[in-house]
Formats: sequence, C-alpha cells, structure tokens
Amino acid sequence: MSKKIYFAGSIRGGRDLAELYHRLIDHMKRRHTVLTEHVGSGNLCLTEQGRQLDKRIYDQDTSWLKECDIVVAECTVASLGVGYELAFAEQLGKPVHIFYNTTRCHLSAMLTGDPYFNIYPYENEDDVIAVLDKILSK
Ligand code: 6K6
Repeated sequence: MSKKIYFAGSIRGGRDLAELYHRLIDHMKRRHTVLTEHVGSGNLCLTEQGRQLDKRIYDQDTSWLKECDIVVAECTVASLGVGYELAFAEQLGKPVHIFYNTTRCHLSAMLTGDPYFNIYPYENEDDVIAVLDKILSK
C-alpha cells in the first residue's frame, strides 16, 4: 500500500549528502508519496530567514509530521532540525526509521540509546535501498 513518507535530512546542518537524499527520495517516490521532497533539492536557501518565515517552515513540517504514515531519516550529517523532528515524531507515535553511514559518523547516543527508534547502520547506498524497500513493503 502506498505510504505518506516524511523524509528528514540535514539542511542547515550541512548539505554534504544532499545528492544521496535526492536519490533516496526519487526511489521512494516510485511507489509512495514523499511529503518533504525539498530536502533533496540542490538549490536550498541555507541562511536563517527570520523568525516569521522560519515559523512557516516549522508549521508546515510539524503538520506533515502529523499527517505522515512513517518517518525515514538519513542522520549521517548531524542536524538539530532532524533531531527535533525525530523526537516530535516519537511523541506522535509515528514509526521512525533512522539510517546512518558508519564510515562517516558516530550517531548521537540520544538516538542509539532510545529503544523507540529503528536504527540501520550502513556502509553502502545499495544497503539503504534494500532495507527501505523492505520497510515500505510492510
Ligand atoms: C525552502 C525550500 C526548501 O527548503 C526551504 C527552507 N528550509 C526548510 N524548508 C523545509 N523544511 C526544513 C527547512 N529547513 C529545515 N527543515 C526541516 O528540518 C527538514 O524537514 C529537515 O529534515 C530538517 C533539517 O534541519 P536543519 O537543522 O539541518 O536545517
């Protein structure tokens, strides 16, 4: 069944893996709806937009978190925003699946130490795709 996916990935935390986010989003979009497609965009504005414009982003993203069926997060690049979204999703009781590349980072203990989260360490992008397909086919 087609799912509404909230994909979380670093924006102001750093865009080193933006192309990976884009490929993962493209893959998931074949069968599902990704509410946060912009996370994989190449030309995002990374600077603070002021409290009012940032409030619009916050309101939209928290509304999508309430609407989604599942949260998928790529957490290799540390991001305050993604950490916030994961805790918010947990409060909402949404299933949360977290991926991180073990060759590039050490995940925060606040994620690995929280038994609520499904966590998938990986080394290759192909492994992420295979696990994602399994999760999304349920
Ligand atoms: C406009 C078009 C694309 O991006 C923008 C402006 N910025 C954001 N738009 C939407 N969601 C955002 C934006 N900035 C951060 N987020 C949310 O926080 C995303 O859902 C990411 O998963 C997460 C990234 O947080 P930071 O702390 O790395 O920015």
